[in-house]
Amino acid sequence: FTATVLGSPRIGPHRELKRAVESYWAGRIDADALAAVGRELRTQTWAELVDAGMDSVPVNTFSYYDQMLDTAAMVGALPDRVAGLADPIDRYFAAARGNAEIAPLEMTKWFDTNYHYLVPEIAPGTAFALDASKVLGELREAREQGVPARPVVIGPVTFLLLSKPVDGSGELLERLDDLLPVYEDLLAQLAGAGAEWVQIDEPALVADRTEAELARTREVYERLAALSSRPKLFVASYFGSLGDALPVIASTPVDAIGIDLVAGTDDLASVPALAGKHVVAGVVDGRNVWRTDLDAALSALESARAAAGSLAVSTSCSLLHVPYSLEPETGLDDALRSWLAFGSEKIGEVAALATALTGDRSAVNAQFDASRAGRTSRESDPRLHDDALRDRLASTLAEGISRADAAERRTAQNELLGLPDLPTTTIGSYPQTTEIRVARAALRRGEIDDAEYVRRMQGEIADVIALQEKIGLDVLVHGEPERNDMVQYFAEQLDGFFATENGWVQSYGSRCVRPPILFGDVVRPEPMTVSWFEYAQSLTAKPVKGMLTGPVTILAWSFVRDDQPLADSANQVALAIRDETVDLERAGARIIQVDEPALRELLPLRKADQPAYLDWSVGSFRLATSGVENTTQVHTHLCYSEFGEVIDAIAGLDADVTSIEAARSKMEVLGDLDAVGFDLGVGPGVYDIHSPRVPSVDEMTEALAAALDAVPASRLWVNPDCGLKTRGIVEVEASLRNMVEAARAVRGSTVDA
Ligand code: THG
Ligand code: ZN
Repeated sequence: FTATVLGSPRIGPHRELKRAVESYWAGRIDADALAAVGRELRTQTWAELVDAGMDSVPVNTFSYYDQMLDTAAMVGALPDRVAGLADPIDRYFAAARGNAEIAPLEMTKWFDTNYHYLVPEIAPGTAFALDASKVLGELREAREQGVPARPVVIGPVTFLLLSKPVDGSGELLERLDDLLPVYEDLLAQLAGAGAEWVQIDEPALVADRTEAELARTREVYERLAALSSRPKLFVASYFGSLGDALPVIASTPVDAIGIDLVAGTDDLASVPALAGKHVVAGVVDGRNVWRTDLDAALSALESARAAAGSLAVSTSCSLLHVPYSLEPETGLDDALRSWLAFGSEKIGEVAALATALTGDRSAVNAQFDASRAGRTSRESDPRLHDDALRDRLASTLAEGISRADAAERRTAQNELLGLPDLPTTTIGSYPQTTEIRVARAALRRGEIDDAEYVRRMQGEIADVIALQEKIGLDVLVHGEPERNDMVQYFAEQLDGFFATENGWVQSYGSRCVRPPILFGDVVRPEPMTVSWFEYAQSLTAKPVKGMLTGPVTILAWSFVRDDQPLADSANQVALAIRDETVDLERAGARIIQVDEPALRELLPLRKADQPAYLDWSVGSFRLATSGVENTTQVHTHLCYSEFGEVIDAIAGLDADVTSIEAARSKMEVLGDLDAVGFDLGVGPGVYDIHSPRVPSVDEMTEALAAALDAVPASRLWVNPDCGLKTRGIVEVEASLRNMVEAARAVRGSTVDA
């Protein structure tokens, strides 16, 4: 084949699958109706690819929830706890979402993207067994429609490396001997069902891999390639360079190798074995939204062709990670539109490149001209280069981004704030009520004006402040009713960002996000949060926290510029946040929280790239938070408990108080922090907000006692482990009352009447 993509989005151009799946869960539609929506979406997806000229079309990239879960189901590795459910679709969704009795699989990030997959659990007793019904069904369906279908499955190496050993399982690659017969059986069945090619995804090979892992990988592909009845094998990698894994895969008898030429830097000419392979060259970026420089891509393809036996043009990864199409975006100006390519437009780029590569360059002159025009327009647009901003950024950085000594700050802040030991607070958001959603929708439809919207949000804020006063919390928040999303809210107010109308991308399961597009230099035209803060603080004598999102998280959850280092974009966002902290301080905020839940998410896959990332990411946080006086207490919140490689960076943030998830890890994280000499304030979450259960006073008293083994009372804060946006108000009030009582019990004071 000569033109393809590695995979397609599946949520539906207007989130049809999200609606269908959620309706099915709610019992409003039955399994047949759900299946019909899936079938219709697949048909549309394949037709678009065929019509655009793809001569090999990925199938089985559809999913009702997640491709790792699909793979677990395919190889018979759903957890035992769902086995009692009779219907396979019930077992599937129970593994994904749990139910009253069954805990779901854990979810974690898919490499360094914003997609989250379900982590299969492999126990010593997991008996792998093939259930090829889904992939065979989609293959048959596609072939019936005349689609040149190429089934896609996750490869055995990636599947095991990304799974979680449970119940005493050891190193999971040891299970390859049990798993490979399942893949052998699968390949035979796919061949029998008429598949000419199969795509086996092995993205785990773009992270650092040991010699032993590479040796096992070689064995796997030698063995699969040796099968007498099999489709041609296309091993796909994406999200980076294959590095040492490239000669390993190339030396096996597989037929095709997919290489990410956007995120990766593999030198194909240095791998002689590639001369015998079909190379699937990922030159169209599958995970960012910029229009491809077709001239540059064509010359990359020509070099690749010189190193390969034969060549196909492709995307760098599945199009799962970008929105479907630019077409519904009515708010784009012509310039911005000419710089962008979403899913549909990227398919067109692959087709144009494939045509140009086969020599019929004149047939695609118009596409090449448009690509060049977009590039020229982008390079010359004044919004990409604001000299005043860049000068101010340089001079702020030159002045330094360190605050005074932490102990000195602590003294100044204690004097100003006069808080008790073990102060109680919450992370920031309160439940998103129906009234909030109704008001937001009414504003969008023009049914209410801005003044009425503000009035309604102030009503919500007043309720949340009154509730916190009643519960007896020490440091209050305004509850964030005005924020649809902690990144989009800021992106909508900053110059240099574009917020799409319909640019939905699947985040996990039926959940989607609309990542803003950072296209230009970042300027804050006016304060973004100050009036909400002022209103909240006017209602109480207790300190209300100013609440902001940090620069790394804003970038992590946006589509970012590819024309300058991420570090430069981070500093521009940081300067805007810094200006906001200064305005909040001026408006009377004594505590300002800058959340960085995504600090760990952007960590590069390769160890060698991590120090540079940690350096600029920590630097941008310090730039954002070092503009305030010593008396102003800076908080941050991080949404995970196992810091691993980022533990030093957490200390490097130099936030006066850091709240973290700890309830589920039994406070172990405090020991990890201690080990790197962390001596700032810390609020280990004393209960897990991811469950509706109301925690008892006793269990939180115990958690605090455990925390006090690792942290002195003078540095310990008391808070839940994350924001309360997704919880119900009744359980929130009950849980926080118990939390405040636990804190008071531990302080040794009696509960106030
Ligand atoms: N904001 C953004 N990105 C994120 C998160 C976020 N990425 C990581 C993590 N948090 C993902 N978690 C979620 C949780 C809930 C939803 C999406 C991602 C969600 N989305 C709504 C839905 O699909 O119905 C749509 C929200 C909307 O209408 O704007 O519930 O917090 N940027
Ligand atoms: Zn959190």
